[in-house]
Amino acid sequence: MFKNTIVKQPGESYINGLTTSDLGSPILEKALEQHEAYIEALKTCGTEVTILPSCVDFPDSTFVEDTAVLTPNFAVISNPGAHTRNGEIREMEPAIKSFYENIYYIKAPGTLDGGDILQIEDHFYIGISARTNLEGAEQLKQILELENYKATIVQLEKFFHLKTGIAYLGNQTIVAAGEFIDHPDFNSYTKIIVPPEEEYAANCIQVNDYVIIPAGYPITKHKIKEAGYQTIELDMTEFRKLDGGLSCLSLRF
Ligand code: CIR
Repeated sequence: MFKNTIVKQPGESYINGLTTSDLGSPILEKALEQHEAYIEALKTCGTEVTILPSCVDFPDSTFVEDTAVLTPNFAVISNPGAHTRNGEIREMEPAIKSFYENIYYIKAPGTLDGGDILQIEDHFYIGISARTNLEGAEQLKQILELENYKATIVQLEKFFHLKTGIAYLGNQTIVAAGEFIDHPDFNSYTKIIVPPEEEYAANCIQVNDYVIIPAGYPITKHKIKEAGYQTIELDMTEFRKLDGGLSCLSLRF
């Protein structure tokens, strides 16, 4: 059960954020509307939403997920792999300190983005990506094992972040796309398979009684509903333009 969520509003500089996509520049006004709807959805799911003000110095800082890994008893402040994003952790730290006493830190030369971390019950999967390096992954693995969680390091092939291509919905059920469909580390789970043309929909989030999914991916939506989940659909076009998905926009704990 998630009681709390933390989000951060997109700022004026959001349109200058990092991207690998060729979907064009985001429209700030639309991004703000979509962010508002995202907050409403998190409230519908029953979470108390902490809304942090935007910060013009960090165009990508609305993607708060990358700054931390949160569990019921402790927090890990990450060390984001993109240098234009690294300072976001200093902005996030006070908010995390208001909820947690037990805080660990990923330290250089280790880098780690929260988007590379997937929790499935008491088992964490840590993706090695362009943003998370082996040193960062090993530091997190050590912390998690010290706290009695299991941890597996997964080398990414194509996806940007681990959770760009995989989500956990509870009940041992995952949503998987691309390289994760037949990945040996995830073979023991029940799978909802996302077809290639709907790959973006693999980044969905289960929040209490709902699964929040991006709007416009009917096949995946149908499969998730058929598996027995209640869905909330959100327009994500302006976040997709900067490689962002539903999980990236919040910390859930
Ligand atoms: C970035 O390149 O860092 C942002 N434009 C997108 C971050 C997406 N975050 C995530 O998948 N957790």
